[in-house]
Amino acid sequence: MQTASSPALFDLTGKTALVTGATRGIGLALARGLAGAGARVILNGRQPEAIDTAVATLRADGLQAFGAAFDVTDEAAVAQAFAALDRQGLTVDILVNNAGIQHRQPMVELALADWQRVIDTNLTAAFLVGREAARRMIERGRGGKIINIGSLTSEAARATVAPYTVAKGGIKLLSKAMAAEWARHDIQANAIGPGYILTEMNTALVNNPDFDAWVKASNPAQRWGRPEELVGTAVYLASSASNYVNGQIIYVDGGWLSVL
Ligand code: GCO
Repeated sequence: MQTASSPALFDLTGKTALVTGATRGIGLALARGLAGAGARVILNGRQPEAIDTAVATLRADGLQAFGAAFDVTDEAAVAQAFAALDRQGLTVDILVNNAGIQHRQPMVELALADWQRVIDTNLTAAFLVGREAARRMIERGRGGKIINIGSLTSEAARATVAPYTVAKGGIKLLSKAMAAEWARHDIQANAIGPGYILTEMNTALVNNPDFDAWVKASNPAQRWGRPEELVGTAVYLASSASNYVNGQIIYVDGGWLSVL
C-alpha cells in the first residue's frame, strides 16, 4: 500500500472550497488557510462589497479566491447560488459551514424572533448549504469534505447565549447525521469546536475586563485563541489525511474543556 508523504497528505491543490461567512473573523482565516494549502476558495457573505474586499486581500497574496454573495438562511438563494457556481464550473469539494451570529440575552427576556434568527443562521443554514453541496458531491462520485463550525457551547452552556448554545449543540449532531448518511459516498463531515477566539463577534467580551479575566482564568492556556490557530485542523479535515475520520468534533480550545 502506498502512503503519501505528509505534505501530499495535506495538499489541497486542485480542490475547491466554499467557506460561508468568510468576509472576516474565523471564516476569513480559514479561507486564507485553505487557499494557502492549495485550494481555490469561494468566499461567501451577504454583502458584495465586503466579499470583494476579502477576495482582493487573498488575491493580493497570490491566492485563488472567488466571491459568492448569498444569504445562507434563504433556501431559494442557496439553491440559486449553487446553480450559479455550476454554471461557472466551480464544483465544491470542501464546504466549511462557518457563518454564524451571536445574540446575548437572558432567556426570560428573549423574543422568539431572536431565538429563530440565531438557530436559522448557526444551524439550519449548515443543513441548507450542506444539502446543496452533498447533492453535487454524491452525483459527481468523487467524495467530499464538510467542516461545520461548532463551539465550546456544542458541549456546555453559558448563561445568556441559549439559542447559540442550542444551535452549536445541533452542529455537533448534524455532523454525525451527515456522516451517517453520506459516508458511503466518501464524504467526511466533521466539526471544529473553537474555544474563545479573538474575533469581531467577541469584541464586547474581549473588552469586558471581567469576561477577559474569566477566559484567561478558566483556560489552561491562559489566553484567547487567534483565528489562524484553527487553520491546521481545518486543513487536516479538508484533506486526504482525514479520509477515515467522520462525524467527529475537534475542539481547538487551548485545553478549556479538559479542566473544571
Ligand atoms: C459567547 C461567545 C461565543 C464563544 C464561542 C466559544 O458569547 O459565548 O460569543 O461565541 O466565543 O462560542 O466557543
